[in-house]
Amino acid sequence: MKTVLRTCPLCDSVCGLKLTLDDAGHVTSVKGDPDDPLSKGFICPKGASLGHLDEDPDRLTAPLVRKDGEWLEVSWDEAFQTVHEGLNRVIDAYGRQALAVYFGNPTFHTMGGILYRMPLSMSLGTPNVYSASTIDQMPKHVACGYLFGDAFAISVPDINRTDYLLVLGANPVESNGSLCTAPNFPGRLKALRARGGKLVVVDPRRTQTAELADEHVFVRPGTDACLLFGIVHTLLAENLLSIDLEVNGLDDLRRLAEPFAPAAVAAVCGVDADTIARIAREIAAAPTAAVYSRVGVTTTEFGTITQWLVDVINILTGNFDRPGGVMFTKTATMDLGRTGVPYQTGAFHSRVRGLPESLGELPVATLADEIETPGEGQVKALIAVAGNPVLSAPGGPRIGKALETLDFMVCVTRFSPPILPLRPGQLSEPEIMARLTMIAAGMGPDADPELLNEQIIGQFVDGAVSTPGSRYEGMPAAELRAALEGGDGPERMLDIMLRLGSYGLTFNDLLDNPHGIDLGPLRPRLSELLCTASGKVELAPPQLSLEVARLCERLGRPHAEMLLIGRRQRRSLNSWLHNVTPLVGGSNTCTLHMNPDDIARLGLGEQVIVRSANGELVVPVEPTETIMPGVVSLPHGWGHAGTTQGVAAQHAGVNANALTDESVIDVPSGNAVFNGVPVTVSPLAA
Ligand SMILES: Nc1nc2c(c(=O)[nH]1)N[C@H]1C(S)=C(S)[C@@H](COP(=O)(O)OP(=O)(O)OC[C@H]3O[C@@H](n4cnc5c(=O)[nH]c(N)nc54)[C@H](O)[C@@H]3O)O[C@H]1N2
Ligand SMILES: Nc1nc2c(c(=O)[nH]1)N[C@H]1C(S)=C(S)[C@@H](COP(=O)(O)OP(=O)(O)OC[C@H]3O[C@@H](n4cnc5c(=O)[nH]c(N)nc54)[C@H](O)[C@@H]3O)O[C@H]1N2
Ligand code: SF4
Ligand SMILES: [Mo]
Repeated sequence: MKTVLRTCPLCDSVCGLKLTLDDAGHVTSVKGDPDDPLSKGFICPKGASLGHLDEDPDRLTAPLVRKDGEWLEVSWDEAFQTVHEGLNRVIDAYGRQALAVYFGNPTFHTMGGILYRMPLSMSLGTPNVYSASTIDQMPKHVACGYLFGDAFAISVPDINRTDYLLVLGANPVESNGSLCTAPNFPGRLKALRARGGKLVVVDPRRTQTAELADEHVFVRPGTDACLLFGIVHTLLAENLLSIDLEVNGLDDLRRLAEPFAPAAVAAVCGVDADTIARIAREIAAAPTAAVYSRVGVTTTEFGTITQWLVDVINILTGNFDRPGGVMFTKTATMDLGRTGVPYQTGAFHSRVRGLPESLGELPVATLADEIETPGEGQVKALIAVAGNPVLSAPGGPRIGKALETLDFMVCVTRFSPPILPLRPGQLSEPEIMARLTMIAAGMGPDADPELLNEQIIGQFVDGAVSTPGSRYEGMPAAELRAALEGGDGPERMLDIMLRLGSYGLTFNDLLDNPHGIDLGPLRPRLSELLCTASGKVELAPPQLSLEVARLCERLGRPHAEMLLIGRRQRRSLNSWLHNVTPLVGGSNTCTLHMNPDDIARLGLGEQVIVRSANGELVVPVEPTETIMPGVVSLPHGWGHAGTTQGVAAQHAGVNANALTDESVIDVPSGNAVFNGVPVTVSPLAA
């Protein structure tokens, strides 16, 4: 028996875990680590199931290669040889633009993903880089990029200290929060109320987060930008401002907000004008307040301006970059995303639809176009790392068909808890990623990953000793290299990234503190991040004025009779964990939530047909008063029919992204639209 302390890799909460293993290496229990300074013993059902995930009998333990339509288990050497030949065949015939790469959500949660994303994309030498960012949070990056000049200047609500929290389009009680690392989110929300604070939730569903709140407001999907503009309008009209930052564009903001008086937006949002004006006054009057919004609004047609308005409200009311409002975290490793030049999109554009790149990536919503459309630069080979776009991306089934036409495709989909030794013949994910990177760079299938690791470490070290003001400025590079801690390459990479971070930590500091290190409370730091050309916060970025005009048009447009939104379920994680038996069943079912009034009005039975512009599905309907009339909700990540994951295939459900439409995007960011999709619902004929 042994007990080890680790971090849960599944979601943004990064809970500290205490795992017990028996002598044979089986995980016998997973509990929250009570001494973790952040999660303090919290754990959710997903973290508790990690042992089952490790022992899943359907888990891949060796590489598979498809030969003449059949999947065959092969050695790693043969696998890398196949990748080498497959990629080079495409490069020789069509050039490097014909290569594409897709990084899924777990690449943000593993060492292999984080350390090798950049090296792999760069060595592929293609503009076709895609990731889960454009089916998730890209609107937030774009909005912050325009406001502050830095697309990574994303603030988090100071939930432990705030007096008033307005949550839109997030359900942290079930999702555990996102872009806001706060393990035990429910406990923190209860504490907010216990100290006399107020929690207001805006959501077309009365979620478990809404159940905890003082007030829940139903909003028509996709209209939060109008609602937030109504709040901004009120703050400006009633002069409820306490701006304490240097800002540009207040007059422009006034002009942009002009058409969005609460009375003008009320009908569109389905929220009455008095409620909108009252929330504005409450935020302004609260000693401290924070507006927080996530996936429910980033993945709508007006995702970017919604995210912009969230921060505009925080800024106008004096709640930006201050305790109790929204604040910036300060990472332990160096800020890899910071460029020091004002952010902009469009350094290059996608070939078929001409969509601008953001942060060096193209929108996943156009991946199928790039694979299907003939011509120079057509994508012919794809490397997919820890992603499942057929289930997770808009218009997923079309991507599925497009993938079948590729000349070559590699998937890296594996999960290896480092507490257990690798099984004979198994490779670590950093090693797999390093070897793929070297193949893409033309170094062949047998190159030693340590060569690449040393090269990457060398670049960090050279930067460290030559950058003015760096902690290691002037130190001989060899001396710094020799001082690096950690066993293998990835650990030494982590060490140098920690050394170059704000706290000057090292790898051994992490080893010495297995419960984690408390880096202290959040402190104001906008001045360190701000990098607009004007040196001020750009309250009314000119890049967004066209979007505001588009939103104005929306005010006059009639809304569809029925709108589809998604929902996350406590015991699943996007398209995976569906094969873990203890997580299956109960409330985890792939049903269409629908208001009983709508069911009666449309004369629906137990099974219904949902149709959108893009596709149709047959699903069981689940009547519930918790959803707003005129809105239906289907969870995503389902649709496992025909997979080799036995348990998941038995409870297959349907792919919600057969209904979402990849031709509709949030224009500034290219982000996918999953919420507010017009649909019709009709009875399934007997
Ligand atoms: N309709 C609708 N669609 C959505 C959303 C929605 O709200 N509604 N949400 C969107 C969001 S926010 C996201 S982030 C995306 C997620 O979309 P993706 O990132 O494309 O998909 P996931 O379902 O997270 O699939 C992750 C895959 O990685 C594998 N994996 C797990 N751990 C590891 C590992 O350590 N290494 C490797 N190599 N593989 C691993 C899993 O087995 C799984 O197959 O889905 C999006 N899709
Ligand atoms: N259990 C579980 N946890 C997860 C995940 C999971 O799949 N399962 N996925 C992880 C990932 S990748 C992410 S990005 C995070 C996301 O975490 P959250 O952002 O909290 O995502 P959701 O739980 O989908 O909550 C989105 C909410 O938005 C609402 N909504 C839909 N459309 C609209 C709209 O137009 N306006 C408003 N105001 N609300 C709307 C939905 O009803 C839903 O309650 O969760 C992470 N954690
Ligand atoms: S909330 Fe659950 S899944 Fe997320 S890090 Fe904590 S234990 Fe893991
Ligand atoms: Mo996500």
